[in-house]
Amino acid sequence: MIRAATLVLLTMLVATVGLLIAGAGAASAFPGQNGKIAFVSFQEPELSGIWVINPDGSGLSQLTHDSADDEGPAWSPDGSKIAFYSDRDDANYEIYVMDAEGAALTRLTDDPAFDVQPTWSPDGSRIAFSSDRDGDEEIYVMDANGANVTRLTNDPGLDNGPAWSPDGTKIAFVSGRDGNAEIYGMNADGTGQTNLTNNAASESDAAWSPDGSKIAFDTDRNDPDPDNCIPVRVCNVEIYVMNADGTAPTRLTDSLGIEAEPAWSPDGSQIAFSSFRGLKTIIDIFVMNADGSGQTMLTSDPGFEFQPDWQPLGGPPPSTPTATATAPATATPAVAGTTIPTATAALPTPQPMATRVVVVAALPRAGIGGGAAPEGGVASSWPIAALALGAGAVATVSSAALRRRRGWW
Ligand SMILES: [Ca+2]
Ligand SMILES: [Ca+2]
Ligand SMILES: [Ca+2]
Ligand SMILES: [Ca+2]
Repeated sequence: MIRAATLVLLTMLVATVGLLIAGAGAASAFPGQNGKIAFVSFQEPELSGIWVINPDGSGLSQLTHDSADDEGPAWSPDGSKIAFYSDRDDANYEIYVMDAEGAALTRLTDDPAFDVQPTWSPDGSRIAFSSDRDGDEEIYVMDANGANVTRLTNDPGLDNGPAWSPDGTKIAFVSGRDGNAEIYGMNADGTGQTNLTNNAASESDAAWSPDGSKIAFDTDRNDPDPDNCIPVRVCNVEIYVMNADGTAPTRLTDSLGIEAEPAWSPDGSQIAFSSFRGLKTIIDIFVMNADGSGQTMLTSDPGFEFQPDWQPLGGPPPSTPTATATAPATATPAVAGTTIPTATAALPTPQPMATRVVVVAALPRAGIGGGAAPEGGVASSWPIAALALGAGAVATVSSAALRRRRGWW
């Protein structure tokens, strides 16, 4: 028998993985020196929220302490603020901004729809985000104080996960308009929408390199049977990088498990990401060199850590970044692939969770577009299964509201 609290926990953990692999978005890297990595930790309520950590594993600090669901941290281009979304004031998520220490919280949206996934313009004057306020998910832009909301996309397919280019002229996003999730690009005024990927698999989580020349993303295209990995195993998700025009996609990770949510370092030498791999049963933040080498686990604790975003500091780096960057100097060396390194930092150990959970499947991906997916709808079932070790229970989540909330496909 599963206690109600366990079911809630399962639902939230499953939702976390759903988010991890589809549509966190908002990873825009702005050039500068490498500051802290912000991320979301999901664990005991008092420890859940937005945290920061230095890339060498020091300086771990919890920024938000609300019992609500705070997600999608996005550093402002000058590194002084973090935009994020939260259900702390209502159940439909709003976008907020706070300073780098977690103070000076300001709410930017107030709409009965889901308002999520903020991404800053490089001059800091505007924030793009995704919302279903007009019936299905679209990309919007507003002033950085929440005024002058303007819709940029208008397509019956799902459109979410915006990422503003470092030069300000483009916004990458995820769209299901052609039948499955692809990375799209458009001009910052919404014109010129075009797909940058064209693959039957799901592509998500576009992230610009700080020089604007490349876009990293995640995809399940290497899974041998991505339509049927649910609910029997973990779908294989990998991080790729391509030129900003969609050419030359190159695979950066290669492990049985999920590597997702890439976020570039401001000096362009590294990429932070979240991973659920090998024998690990939880999600942690990792860092790798921009060519995929030197994968190092940065967080290690009983919770789930995901949605990294790297703080830019002090403008462009003093010298031209090179391709020979190394992993964080004080981090424990790691072997790329499935070997799990010793943690370089540990969050405070919370009380043991009621149930140790392994999520064995994720990635709803079928039925997008083509008129099959009811927009803003309630009919589609996107089963996500979770196996709760100990309780021996399998929970299935098919809530359309949850799917929409998380940007699932
Ligand atoms: Ca809202
Ligand atoms: Ca749409
Ligand atoms: Ca695709
Ligand atoms: Ca993988």
